[in-house]
Amino acid sequence: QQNRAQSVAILGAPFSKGQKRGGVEHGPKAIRDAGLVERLANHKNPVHDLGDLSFPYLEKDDSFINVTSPRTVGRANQVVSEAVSKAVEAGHTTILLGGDHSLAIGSVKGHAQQRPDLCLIWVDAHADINTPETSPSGNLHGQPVAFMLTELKDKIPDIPGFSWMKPFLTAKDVVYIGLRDVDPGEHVILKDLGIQSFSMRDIDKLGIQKVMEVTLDHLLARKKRPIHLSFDIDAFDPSLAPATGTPVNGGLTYREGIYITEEIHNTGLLSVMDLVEVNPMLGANPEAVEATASLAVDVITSSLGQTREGALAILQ
Ligand code: 5AB
Ligand code: MN
Ligand code: MN
Ligand code: MN
Repeated sequence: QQNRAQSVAILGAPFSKGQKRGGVEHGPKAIRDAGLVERLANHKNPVHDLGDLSFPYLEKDDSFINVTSPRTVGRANQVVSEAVSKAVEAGHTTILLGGDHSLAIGSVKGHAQQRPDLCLIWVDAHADINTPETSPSGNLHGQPVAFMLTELKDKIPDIPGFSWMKPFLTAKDVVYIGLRDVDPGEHVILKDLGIQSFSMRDIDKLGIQKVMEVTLDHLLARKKRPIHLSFDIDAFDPSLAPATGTPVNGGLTYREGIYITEEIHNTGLLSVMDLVEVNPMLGANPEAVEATASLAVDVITSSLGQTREGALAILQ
């Protein structure tokens, strides 16, 4: 059982090779510049900014089948995995700042090394469960969940850079929230594996309160266990989070997004969180970039107990 009153570790992952657009490697700096550490100054427990990870540069990294930059992404995720595992082992609630969403492979894997019973909440416009075969883009940021699931083991070939990675999670341990751009192959996988998922349509229909109730019930009713929250900023509507690589209309409102993180905080079980896909090079203007980064800060502080009632739940 996780201790509510844990210290917090922040890890920057300036990495972009899980997709083809430049700029998302500057996400950690943009989120820090938006005041992340300052905004956590009231936190009851120590907040350690562990700085940015550094990733090996590989001169030659040919595509494998259609998968782009496999060795670079694989090695970077090995670094992430070790860093997250160490931070969790040291007793920190760990926040990984991306970077693109391929980083979740290492983040969730490193988390699982310490907490094999974890469950995963994936908040995203996209399901990120393409296999190399179904991927329309070859980008690994659209595939991380497929690498994690034991049920998809036979669908993931031996990709250079990933020999350290073995699947470690089952489909019933995952819930999606915010989906609205799912590829045909992903749709089949979600159906076949019976993964619990809430699209934007489901949120329209049920309301975010019910969605969170069913999500937490699905994952935690039988047994309390650590939560890994993987939050892609593109889950929000592009009017709120414009500075991101693959925006999709019709996303979460501010209040829906913050309600999700408040409910997760209230479980007392948040153990690791990824905040990914903030790309400060893609805003139309500096205001758009600042709005996106500042939203990312709100999502993180809310996950850590900042409330809309004014008090920090962590101070209780
Ligand atoms: B993100 C797409 N499904 O596989 C693909 O931003 C987009 O981490 C993936 O959710 C988007 O390339 C990845 C078309
Ligand atoms: Mn996405
Ligand atoms: Mn994503
Ligand atoms: Mn995206």
